[in-house]
Amino acid sequence: PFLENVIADETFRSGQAHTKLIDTKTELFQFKRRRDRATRTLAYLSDITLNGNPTAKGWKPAAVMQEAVVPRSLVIEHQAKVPRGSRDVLLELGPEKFAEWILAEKRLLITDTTFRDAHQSLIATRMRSFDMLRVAEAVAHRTPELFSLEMWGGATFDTAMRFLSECPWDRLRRLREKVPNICFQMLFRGSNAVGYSNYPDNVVAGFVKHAADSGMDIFRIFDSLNYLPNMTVAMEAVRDHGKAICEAAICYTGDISDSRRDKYSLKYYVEKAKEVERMGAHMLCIKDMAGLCKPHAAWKLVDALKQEIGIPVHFHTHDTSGINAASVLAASKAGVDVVDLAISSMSGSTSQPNLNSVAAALTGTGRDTGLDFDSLNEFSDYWEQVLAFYQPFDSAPRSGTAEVYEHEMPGGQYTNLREQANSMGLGHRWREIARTYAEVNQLFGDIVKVTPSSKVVGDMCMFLVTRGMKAADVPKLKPGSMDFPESVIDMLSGGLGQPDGGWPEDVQKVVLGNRTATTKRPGELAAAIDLEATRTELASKLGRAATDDDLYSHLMYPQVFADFTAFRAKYDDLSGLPTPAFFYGLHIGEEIEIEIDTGKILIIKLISIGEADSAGRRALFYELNGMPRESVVLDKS
Ligand code: 3PY
Ligand code: ZN
Repeated sequence: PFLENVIADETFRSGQAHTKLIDTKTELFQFKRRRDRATRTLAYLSDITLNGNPTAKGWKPAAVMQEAVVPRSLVIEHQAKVPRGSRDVLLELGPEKFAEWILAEKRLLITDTTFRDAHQSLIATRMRSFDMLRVAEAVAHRTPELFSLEMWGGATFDTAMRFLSECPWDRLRRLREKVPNICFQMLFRGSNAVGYSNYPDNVVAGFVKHAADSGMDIFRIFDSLNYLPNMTVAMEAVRDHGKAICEAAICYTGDISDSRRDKYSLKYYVEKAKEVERMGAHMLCIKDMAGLCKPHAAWKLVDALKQEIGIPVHFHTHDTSGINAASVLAASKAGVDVVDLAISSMSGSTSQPNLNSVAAALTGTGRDTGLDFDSLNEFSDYWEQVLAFYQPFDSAPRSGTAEVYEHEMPGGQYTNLREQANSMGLGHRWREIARTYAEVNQLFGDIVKVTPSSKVVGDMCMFLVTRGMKAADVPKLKPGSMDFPESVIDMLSGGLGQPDGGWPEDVQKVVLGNRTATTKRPGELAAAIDLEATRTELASKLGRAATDDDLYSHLMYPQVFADFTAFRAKYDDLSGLPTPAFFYGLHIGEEIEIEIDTGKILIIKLISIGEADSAGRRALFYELNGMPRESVVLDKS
C-alpha cells in the first residue's frame, strides 16, 4: 500500500520526486484507513452477495448487470463553462424580483422531477445518489433552460438513510456542487417537515435554515389537510433566510368540474391561493398529488388563478390516469408559469407526465421551452438503463387507470398500499380496498389526502378491510369500543391540524372515546426543543461533535438516524458502490470499481466463494486492485 501511495502521488508522478518526499508527505502513510475501508467494503459485499439485501426482497439479477452507459454527449469536458441558469437569475435578482422574472417569461418553464417525485412515485423512492451524480453535471450543461430540479424532500430524506444508507445532506451538497446553475427545489410538509407527524416550530424553522444554507433554493410547502396555519412557520423561515423562494402549495382534490363535489370548488382554491399570497408566498403551487385535475379543470383553475393572484403559478400533477399531459398543456394554454414533468423513461403512470413529449408538443408555439431534444432523449436512455437496477421496487401500474378518480390516492401512496395489500395476501381484493379507501375519505368528511393524511386514510382502510368491516359501520359503534390505529386517533384528535369544515363529530366520538380533541395549531402545543442540549446529548452518543446534518437528521428520525450511523460505523460510506453491487452483491467473476476518495479507486473482483465451516461461515475470495483478499461472513441461509 505504501508503494501504491508513492506511485499515485502527484509529485512522484510529475517526476519531481526527491529524497525528502517521504518526510514531507504524511499522506503517503495513510494506507491504513484505505485498507480499512476496503476491508469494510468487502465485508458488506460479502454479506449482500451471500445473504441478500433485505430491502431488495431477495431479488437477484440472473446475470451481471452492466453499468448504465452515460451517452458521450452527456460527458462534460472538465473545463467547460457552466451555462447560465435559473439559479444565477435568482442569486442576481433575489426572491421578489425573481418572481417577477418568472411572470415575464413567455416560455413554459419546467421543473424536472426525475431526482425526487418521479422515483418516489415509481420505485418507492429508492434512487441512489450514485445514479444521479453520474449525470448531474450533464443536466447543468445540457438542460440549463430548466426552471428547477426537484431533487430533495418528501420521502427522500428518510429513505436515503433507511434503505440506501446515505446521508441526505450529502446528496444535497454533492448535487449542488455539480449543478450550480439550476434552482434546486424540495418538497416540505409544512409542520411535518420531511416527516410524518408534527415537529416543534423551532425544529421546523431550524431545518429550513439548514437546508437553505446547504444549497436549497425553492421550498414547496404544503399541509396535508390544506390547513394553512400549519404552513406559517416554514413559510416565514424561508422568507427570513432571504435568498430562498417560498412556494406555498395548495393541494388539489375532488373535481372542480363536478358540481356535486362542492366542498372543493373553484372558489375554494382561489380563496386559499389568495390567502397564501397574503401570507407571503413568492409563488403558488397547485399540488395535484393524485393526478385528479382533469384537462378542463386545469384550464379553468389556472385561468382563474392568473386573474385573481399576482404571484407565479406552478402546476404539479401525476399521470396516474394517463391523461395528465393534457392537463399540463391545458394549464400552459391558460398561462401557467411553471409545470412539473419527468424525463420520458421516468415519467407516466404514478409519476409526472412526460417532459420530453410535452416539450416537443410546444415546439414552435409561443410557449416553446427552449430545451434540447437530443439531450432530453439521451437522459431518457440513461434513466431507462438505470431503472433496470431497481426492478424489485418497481410496482407502478403499466398503464393509466381511471380508478384514480374514485380512490384519489396520491401517486406515491398507490404503489405502497398495493404492495402492502399484496404482502398481506389481499392483492386479489384490490378493488375492494380502493373502494374502501374512498369510503374512509367520505367517513372523515372528504379530506385532502396527501402525506401524512393519506397514510391515515390508508391505515383506516386496511384496518376495516382486514376486519371485514365497512366504513359505514363505524359511526354506529359505541364510542371507545374499538382500538383504532394510533394514526387515526391522532388525526381525529387534531394532531395534524384541522380540515376545512372540521371532523365529523359522530366519527370523532367513536374513534376518540374519552380522549379529548384540540382545534389548536399542533405546533402551538409542541414545546420548543433545546437544540444545543440535543446537540450535546447527540455528540456524546456519536462520540464526536454533532454537526447540523446530524442534529436535524436525528430530530426528524431518531431511530433511523441511529441505525444509519451504526451502519456507517460498520461499513463506512458505501454511496460510491455501483447500484447493482449495493443492492444485490456480486456474481462470481464480476468486477467493479469504486472511488473511495478523490482519485482513489478500488477495483474489486469476486473470484470464488468457499464452503461453509462448522459455524456456517464462508470465505469469499476477491482480487482487490490485483491482490488476493479474503472476507469471511456468516451465511444466514
Ligand atoms: C410527499 O409528501 O412525499 C409527497 O410526495 C406528497 O405528494
Ligand atoms: Zn407529487
